[in-house]
Amino acid sequence: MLKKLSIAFILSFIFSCNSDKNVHVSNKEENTKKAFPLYLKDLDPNKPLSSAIKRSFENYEAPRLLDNELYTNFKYSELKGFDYHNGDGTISRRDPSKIIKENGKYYVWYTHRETPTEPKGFKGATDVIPSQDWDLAEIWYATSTDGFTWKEQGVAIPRPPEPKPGWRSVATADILKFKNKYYLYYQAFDAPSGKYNKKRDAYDICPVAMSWADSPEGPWTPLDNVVIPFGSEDEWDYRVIHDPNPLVHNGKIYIYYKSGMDKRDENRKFWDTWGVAVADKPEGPFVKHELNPIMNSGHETIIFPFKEGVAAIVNTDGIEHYTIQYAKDWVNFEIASVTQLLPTAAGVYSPDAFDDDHDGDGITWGLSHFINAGNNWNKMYTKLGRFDCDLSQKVHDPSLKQSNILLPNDWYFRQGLSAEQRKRIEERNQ
Ligand code: AAL
Repeated sequence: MLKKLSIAFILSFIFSCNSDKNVHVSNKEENTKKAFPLYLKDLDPNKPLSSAIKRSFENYEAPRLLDNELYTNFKYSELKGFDYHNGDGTISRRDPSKIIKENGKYYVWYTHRETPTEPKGFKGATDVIPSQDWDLAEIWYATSTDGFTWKEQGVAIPRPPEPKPGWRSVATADILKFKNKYYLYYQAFDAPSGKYNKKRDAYDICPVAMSWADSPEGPWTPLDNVVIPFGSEDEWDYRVIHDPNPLVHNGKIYIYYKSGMDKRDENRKFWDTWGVAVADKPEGPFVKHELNPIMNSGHETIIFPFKEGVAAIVNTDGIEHYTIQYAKDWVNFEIASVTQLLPTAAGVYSPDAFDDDHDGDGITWGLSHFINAGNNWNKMYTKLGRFDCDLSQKVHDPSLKQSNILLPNDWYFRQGLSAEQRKRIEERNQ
């Protein structure tokens, strides 16, 4: 009954958009047996539907992309103001935080690595040579008046002295503003990332730490304790706590985070899943939600308030990658749309991210990162860029609701067959 009501509601919405056409009235029996109508406004709510068409009405905000506020294309722009040492791999900026606007300026925090060499893997790592692009890093920040040209202000969170959390590296920060104070949550590495730790059967020793300040300019005071600990040995979030993403809901702090479970020995691959931990105060204690993990995909998912719930940009990894998702209750996510060229490790400008007003405006831009920015894995570094989109209740830009981004032909032919795949094909041809 509810489903038919939702279809009827959507049809009435569609009809109201096309009220200039006459509506055919026919008897119920005749109508339900007739073919699916040319115009949606003529569809009988009682007509039996295929699963795909039923899904179009029930699983999504609207059956047409143009009407779906949680569908968008993404446009990208280079940034000005950041130097990358001519791409020699010795400097990297990545994993931008959400963006906030204070004192008429935009602020963003990000992982800043500046090392004598490019990353050399955990076998080549030393006290000064990074194992990974985010090893031996600090959290820096930059400001901008237009979101395109940025002024790097310097370090916000340095690496603390050993054995404090994050002495090896602090990375992948996100910002929270709560009761007029500012909080940065970040991964606090206590070993070179990627270096296998036999005791923990893990490759990353990086729970989440936090520092706070009275101003976005700092100075930042670190809490010496971890705020989101690893799970217990048999729990889904035992190995890592990545990508903390704090928001405010019903007066509480919600921090969404990633972990990797179900490790496959043959290729060290994990199933990237997401959880949420909730606390009354920014310093915790954070209680992990009983339904965790609450997302099944996304490597650096970004989550922001939208209407009464939260929306998520679920970029790479997992069965539901390349989707925009929505959780009306902030916990149970459903796919809202499938899209292309999603930003990686997005840091969104969500003006009301901390307003807790149950009516999130959504977003129209943010920063994301571009790994291997020099197209040379031997000089690996990452750079920041800007994306623009229409995931906002306040904007309706049809040019950002196109159904397909036509990619240049050579992008396809660059995904060529391996020698092994060609060999298999040739054998099949015998
Ligand atoms: C990022 C994030 C986390 C990981 C590494 C640095 O994209 O998922 O921060 O630890 O990669």
